[in-house]
Amino acid sequence: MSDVKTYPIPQNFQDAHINKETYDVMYARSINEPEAFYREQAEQFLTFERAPDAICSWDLSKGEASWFAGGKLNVTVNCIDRHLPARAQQTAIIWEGDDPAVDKHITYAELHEQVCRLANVLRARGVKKGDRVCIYMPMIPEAAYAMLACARVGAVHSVVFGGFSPDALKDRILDSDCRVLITADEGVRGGKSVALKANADKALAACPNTHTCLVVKRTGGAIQWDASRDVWYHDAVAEVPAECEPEPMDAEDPLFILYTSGSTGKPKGVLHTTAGYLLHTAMSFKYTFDYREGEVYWCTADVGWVTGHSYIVYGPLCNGATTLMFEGVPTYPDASRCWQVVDKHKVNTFYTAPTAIRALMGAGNEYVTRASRQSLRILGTVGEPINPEAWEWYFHTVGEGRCPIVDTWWQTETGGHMLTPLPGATATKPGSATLPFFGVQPVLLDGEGREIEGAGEGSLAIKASWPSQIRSVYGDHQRMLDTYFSTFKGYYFTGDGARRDADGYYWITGRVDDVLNVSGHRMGTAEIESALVLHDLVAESAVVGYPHDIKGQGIYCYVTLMAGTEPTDALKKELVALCTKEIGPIAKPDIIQWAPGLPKTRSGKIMRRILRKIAANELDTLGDTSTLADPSVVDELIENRANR
Ligand code: 6R9
Repeated sequence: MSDVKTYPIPQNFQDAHINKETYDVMYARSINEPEAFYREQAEQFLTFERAPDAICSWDLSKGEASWFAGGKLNVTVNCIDRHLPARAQQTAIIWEGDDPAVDKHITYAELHEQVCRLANVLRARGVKKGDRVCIYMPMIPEAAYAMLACARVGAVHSVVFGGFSPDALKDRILDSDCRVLITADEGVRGGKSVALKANADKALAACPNTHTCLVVKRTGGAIQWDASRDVWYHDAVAEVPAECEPEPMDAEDPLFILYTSGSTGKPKGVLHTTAGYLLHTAMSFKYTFDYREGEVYWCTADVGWVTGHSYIVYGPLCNGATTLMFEGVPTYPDASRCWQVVDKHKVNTFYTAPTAIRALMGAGNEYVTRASRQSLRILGTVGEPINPEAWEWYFHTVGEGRCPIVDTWWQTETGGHMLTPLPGATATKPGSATLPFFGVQPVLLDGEGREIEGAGEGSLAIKASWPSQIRSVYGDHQRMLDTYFSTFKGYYFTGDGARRDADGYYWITGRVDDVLNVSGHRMGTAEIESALVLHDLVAESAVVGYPHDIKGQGIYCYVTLMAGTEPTDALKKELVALCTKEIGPIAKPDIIQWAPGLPKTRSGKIMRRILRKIAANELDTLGDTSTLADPSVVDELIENRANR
């Protein structure tokens, strides 16, 4: 490995909410005296209608956790009502449309009215505490209203990403028996429309229990209408009162279900509950992003993913922040869009995924430097390991070296940040998610399940409960126990591998099933990918193992070149030499295949399963490719395989 750089805490972050000393003291207290620590944090961040009887108790060997038992609260009171005295006229949500000429500011007072009206519509349609409501929406403010309206009446929302197919939507509606679906006529992304209502119609044809489909008019495009089931959102909300009594919820009552895919089987409905989830997302929002009164915060995720739940809606609103919601894509009308939006709305914090960073890096620096970006103070990343090359570009080119990068490692199942730098407390190292957030006790386990001390590498597990821990897999509690609490008894198993360096910093090496074993050497695919993208002409790469007679596994690299680059054999040789130089001869690629595109899920994660199959030439067992953002890249890769 080449030398790891460390970037010190910037001078202008000396007065951050958390500095190095407060981090050390608070972290130790969160672990050693969780009751006292979390009692104080809850007092600071949450408003209970009835105080909890207990702070926390858990037994991870049984997958059990309870936070703030006996407490009563409503999430929307915490995210909206209690802010009204001071911030009724402050913007809660800035909505930036797909069309750069279209945007909207929604104040906390307006948010309150919209959420109350929709909550009244749900109640009028028979939705009660505990009922499930499915949300299949584009990135419009109504998506946030819908989530919050469910929380207002105590219904459990299940947001299904608007890019999912009718079949995927149907499976998720049926799995949690959602009786109401909230959708829109069409979505708009990158200048193209998405047929949400038509998809919903197909899905609902197989969902007899879903009696109501509320439809937001986004485009006014032609749609089919079933008068016995379909209701225009704008008509329904106009007919009901603008005030709605919040449902008092137990701290451990479910807040939402969010489906996520594991390595096998059908998607799991990860279940989160009320008080613990809200506390952890609120705390991490404030501390990770060092959020200041009056700042504008932008997370580019879709509300269909956990990042959108925790860090577009719940975390920011619980803090009374201004959260920006973007309907479009980072490359429309061109690759300068994000930085134009930053300038337009004076965005202070920008939070996105490595895949977007690499795509924007590949497009060239002119798109960035065209915008001033002076308002930016903090940059964040989430979703996959960020290769140091992309990190450096983000830091130097986008942030001009003055914005700390928070590389936040967490999962749908963890609800909120688990490993992350805090801008005023943590020196950063490109590619490392650094240190644990308050209350999080990460450990590295070896093959026998023993904790590894000091520097080392192993399976990443968590040793104690944290407030936003997964509570169940909806309808299949045993599956939660089997997936997360059985591999290593007494621990939550993350499914990720990680390395810990001599400073105690964590480096996620990727999902444990992505670990290569080449001639007995263990290697993270991310390490090799990072080396490849160091080359100026490489935009992105994905590395998988494939069966190799002598080495056990060989290294197969898919490489996407910068636009306009000629793919030559000489360039392949350079890339092989680069890996050897950066990591060592053990990391020498066996095969490099040019890949005009990589198979990615709609949330931007590379689907290595498919790449492994292509590499192994197991083309007839590719499996399901329907959940890919662009299934056609697979055919292209198979074609290119022949002349690699
Ligand atoms: C929040 C989210 C979870 C998986 C996780 C890991 C990968 C997420 C990461 C990261 C390295 C980071 N992951 N953040 N890997 N560094 N900062 O993405 O949730 O969609 O459930 O994915 O994503 O592999 O296990 P989710």
